[in-house]
Order: sequence, then C-alpha cells, then structure tokens
Amino acid sequence: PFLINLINHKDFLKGKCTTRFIDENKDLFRFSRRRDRATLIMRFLGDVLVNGHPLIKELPKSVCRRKAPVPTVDHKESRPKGARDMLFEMGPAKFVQHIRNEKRLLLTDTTFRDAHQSLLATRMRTIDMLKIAEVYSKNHADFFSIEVWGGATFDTAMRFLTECPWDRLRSMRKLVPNILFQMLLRASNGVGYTNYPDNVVNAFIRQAAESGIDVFRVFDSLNWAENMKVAMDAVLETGALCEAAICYTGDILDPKRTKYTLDYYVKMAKELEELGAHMLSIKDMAGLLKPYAAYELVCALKSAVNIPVHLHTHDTSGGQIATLIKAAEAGVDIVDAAMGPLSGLTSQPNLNTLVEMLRFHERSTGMDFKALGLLSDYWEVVREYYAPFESIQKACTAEVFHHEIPGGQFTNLFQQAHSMGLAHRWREITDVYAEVNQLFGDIVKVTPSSKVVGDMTLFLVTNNMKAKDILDNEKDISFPTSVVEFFEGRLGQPTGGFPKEVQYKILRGAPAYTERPGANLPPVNLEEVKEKVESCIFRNISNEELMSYLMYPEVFFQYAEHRKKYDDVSVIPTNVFFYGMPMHEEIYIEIEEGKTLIFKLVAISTVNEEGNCTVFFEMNGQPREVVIANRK
Ligand code: BTN
Ligand code: 3PY
Ligand code: ZN
Repeated sequence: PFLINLINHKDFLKGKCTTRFIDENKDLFRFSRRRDRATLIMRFLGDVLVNGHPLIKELPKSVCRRKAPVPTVDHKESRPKGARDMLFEMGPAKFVQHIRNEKRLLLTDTTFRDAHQSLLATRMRTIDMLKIAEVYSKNHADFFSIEVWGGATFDTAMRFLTECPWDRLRSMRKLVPNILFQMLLRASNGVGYTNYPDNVVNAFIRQAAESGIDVFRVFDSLNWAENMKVAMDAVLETGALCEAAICYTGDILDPKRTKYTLDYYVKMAKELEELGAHMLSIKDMAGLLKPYAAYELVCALKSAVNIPVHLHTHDTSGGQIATLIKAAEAGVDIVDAAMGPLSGLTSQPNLNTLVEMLRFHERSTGMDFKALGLLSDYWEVVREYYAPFESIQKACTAEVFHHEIPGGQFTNLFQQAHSMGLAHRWREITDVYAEVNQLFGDIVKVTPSSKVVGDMTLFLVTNNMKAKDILDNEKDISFPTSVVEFFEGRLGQPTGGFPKEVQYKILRGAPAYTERPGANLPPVNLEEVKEKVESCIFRNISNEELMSYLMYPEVFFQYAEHRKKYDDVSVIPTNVFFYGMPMHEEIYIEIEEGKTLIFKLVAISTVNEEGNCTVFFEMNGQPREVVIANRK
C-alpha cells in the first residue's frame, strides 16, 4: 500500500520529488482500506480485460451492455405488510393455519434460485438479484415467498462466481424484510453432495436462519424420512418454517408402477407431519407429475394432513402449467413458478401466465398483471448477461416421462454429453439413464442420488456398455465413486432397500451401512476447525465462512484466495465481470453502501518482453494503471 500511495501521489507523478519527499508527505502512510479495495478490484478488471474471465471460453456475438430496467418504487412509501410480517405476528402454528384458510392461490417466485439453476447453470450473480430486490419488497409483497438460496447456488456462488453466498443472503434480507425467504436444503446433505455429521447440519441450519432464511424446504434424495429428522428438528428449533418435501417420482396413474403409489406418498406425508413439519411440499424435481395425477395427489394429501401443501415442478415437458392449475383446483395452497423470462423448459412454469390463467377464477392470485410485466422486463435483460451459460436444449420434451431426469440435472447432463462428444448419442444416454435407474431399484432421483445415476450412465455410454453389463461377472468394472458410495449406504437407504445382486457386484461383497449415515459420522469440533482454517488463510473467519468451509473445504480455500487477491468482486456489474469493460465508457461500481467508484478504461498495452500488459484506467477521474501477466 505504501508503494501504491507513492506512485499515485500527485506530486510524485509530476516528478516533483526530492530525497525528503517521503518525510514531508505523511499522507503516504495513510492507507485507506477503500483505496485498497479499489486497487484490488481494478486488478480484477484488468485481469478480465487481458486474460478473459475463466468461465467464458468464447465471447458472445454481441455482449449485452444494456442496463436491465428497474421498475420505479416509491422510496418514501413504507413497505406493504408481507407474509414475513405475518409470520412474526402470528408465529408459525397460527401462520400456517392462516395460509390454509387463504382462498387465493399463493405463489413462490423461484427466479432467484431454481430458475437460473435450471436454465443458466446456476450462474446468476448477487448484484443482479440485489438490483431488483427493493422492487419485490415494495411492489410485490403479495408473494408467499421468494426462493433465494440453497440447492446448487451455494456451491456455484463460491466456486464459479467467487462470491460469498452468505453475503448474498444478508444483503437480500436487508432490502426485503417483508417477504418470506425460502431455501432448498438437502437434509443431511446440507447444500452439498454427501451426508454431513449431525452437528454440522445443525450448525449450518442455525446460521442460515440467523442470516435470513424463513422457510426451509427440506428433502432427502431417497425420500427417507428418518434421514430428514435431524435437519427438520434443527429447523424447528430456530423458529423458522419447516417445509418438509416429498420427492415425486414415477406416475401414480400408472397401474404397472407399484413402488411409488398414492398410498406411498400419503404415508410419507403423514410421517413428515408427525415429525413436526409446518408445511408439506410436493417436490416434483423432474416434472413428472401430470395434471390428473396432481389432482388426485393434492386431494389425498389435503385430506391426510392438516398443514398447507406447496407444489414445486419443472416444465421440462411443457405441460406443467396444467398441473399447477389442476393442483389449484384440488386445493393446493401454494405453488412455485418463475418469472416469464426465466421460466419454461427445465425451469418452473411461467408465473405471469399462471396468474392470468387463474384470473376471474375463485383461486385467482389477484396479482397485478402490469407490475409483473415490469419485473419481467428486468429479468429479460438480466438473462442476456448470461448468454454463454444458456442450455443448448431448445424445446420441451415428453421424453422426460421416460428418462425421469430432474430439471437441474437435465441441462447439466445434456451439456456434459455434448462436451464429451456424445451429443449424437443423447437418446442412448437417456435410455441408459432409465435402465440404470431400474437396475438400481427404481430410486428417487434428485441431488445427490440423481448424480449417482448420471455418473453411472455416462460411464456406461463412454465405455459402450449397457446397464445390464454391470452384472456381467466377466467384466471387472471400476465404478464411479458416487456409485460405490451410494451402494455403501452413504446417502441412506432407498425405498425397498438396495437390489442385492447389484450391490454385491459393486461393493465386491464388502458390507454396507444400513443405519442413517449421520449416525456413523463423528461430530466435528467446530472451534478446532475454525482455528485450523484461520491459520491456513491468515485471517479470522466468521461463523458463516466456517459453514462454507465445512460444506466445501477446497472450494472455500480457493474462494478465500481469490477474495484476498481481488477483494469482493460481487459488486462488479455482470457484463463487466464476465466480458470486461468497454473502452472509454464510465462504469459505476458501488464498493459499499454510498461509496461508488467510477472506472473508465483508457488503453491496454501490447504484451511486453516479460509477458505483461499494462491496463490504463481512470478511476474517479485520476489516471491509474495495473500491470497484468498475460496468461493466454
Ligand atoms: C442436479 O444435478 O440434480 C442439480 C444441479 C447441480 C448443479 C451443479 S453445481 C456444481 C456443478 N457445476 C455446474 O455448473 N452445475 C453442477
Ligand atoms: C438441488 O438440490 O439443487 C435441486 O434443485 C434438487 O431438485
Ligand atoms: Zn426444482
């Protein structure tokens, strides 16, 4: 910092310095933290200009530089009362009864989480969420909730976007104090891909509630209620709403499918209510719940339990708005939908359309058409910033009823297949996926159990094998780790148990766990781990960061290093973050509340002999430059 102050000093720059320069200029020793942050962020801007952003392999044909239009809000007007205010007034028990008595169909907006997870590889950045947050709070307090957190977003925020998922949550919370914030929690798998020790799951949930989550949608990837208990108890203890999920698979209307029947779901619903759930969720992660099945299921659940029912589906088949409508007819309390521009395909059905379809019906949401349209205008432009992450999938497909691939995994697997040069074998891949599922005992497929089936599938297809080859004793197969761990019982016990023959082959006769995985994981000494992490990265960490480390140790270290090098890059506008600054244009970056830096890119030098480029900026009108190693 001293050198930076020196080389940027106005007199030093003009060459007005003597040997007494340092002694005479005490301001050289004033290191403003703000200046430091500015310098680090400028280094990041320079790096993207010289080397490109590591996530962007190829610049889009035209980079969207348009500002997403933010609808106007009345800053002086106080916020309307929302569901969160009501929850605080009434407490969970009364509040959910109030929800049950509500005639309107209530909505959850998934745009901030599942929609971009399913359509844009989970790449949406915090800044694009914060810019619209106040509008939700002021103009859209009639949402039941907005899903803002959890699922894959926790991992991707740190891993790919190099931003802190907790900062996202807290910043959103500040701007939206009146609407419920919902998250997706993979029960004992937290927001990761494997079971964590009970005390980690507990600590994570406590912190999430403290940082701003009101509704925890808890699911187990094998629908094993016993494995949901730890997470559910922890949620209940925080005073937040515990929404326990039943993952929907198969087809209750198909008489030939006898595993996941209406009775199966009703039984599980009762079990979850018994465990203390405030609400029940039907989590149709693949979009398999057909309209008439939804009608039957919702009717059955509504009469089996005394808590509200919340329906979540994915529009992979293109038919799921009909499912939402039949569910509304059957008395479902709340449904999930995504704002028009981020809806459809593997995302949720179109929220704006749903609202209109129900208008003048007794379950009408009563939401304002025009105001929702203005929100859509915002999201439409935001989506363009993420063009490189768009899925190549173009149309809805009825094939999903055959392969049952969840929405979040579909685009991912499709992409993976393409990058492995297997695009032309997509149909085969989906067939093998379905075969693997059957061979594994027809399991519930959702993160992380869906990954097990996906990994096995890609392994088989790349090795030109079929699912039945797994049982071929002539073949010595080195199975993917996720597959081995699944059969070891590390994700828990699937409904009906493991198919014995397959399990024997995969484990080579080794024994497997039959208890809840968490029961065998020793508790983590949180204090000790915190100290260890702090000594590794040479700074103190918050409890939130400790939770990030516990979920993803490697990813957290990488993120911490990036943060040390470039500070908090989440404040950089998305098109600048991914594609670099345009020449000679002023870019505003608010590094903290009320402190905005104005950057202008002036020039980029050619590469010198040492392999460096100099990037020349103006920052708040002052010339600044950074030297960046060219790594291209
Ligand atoms: C699923 O597979 O069922 C849900 C989607 C998971 C997305 C993960 S997050 C880490 C990895 N990288 C990506 O870009 N997507 C996957
Ligand atoms: C997740 O766990 O991320 C999901 O969205 C599962 O559907
Ligand atoms: Zn989903």
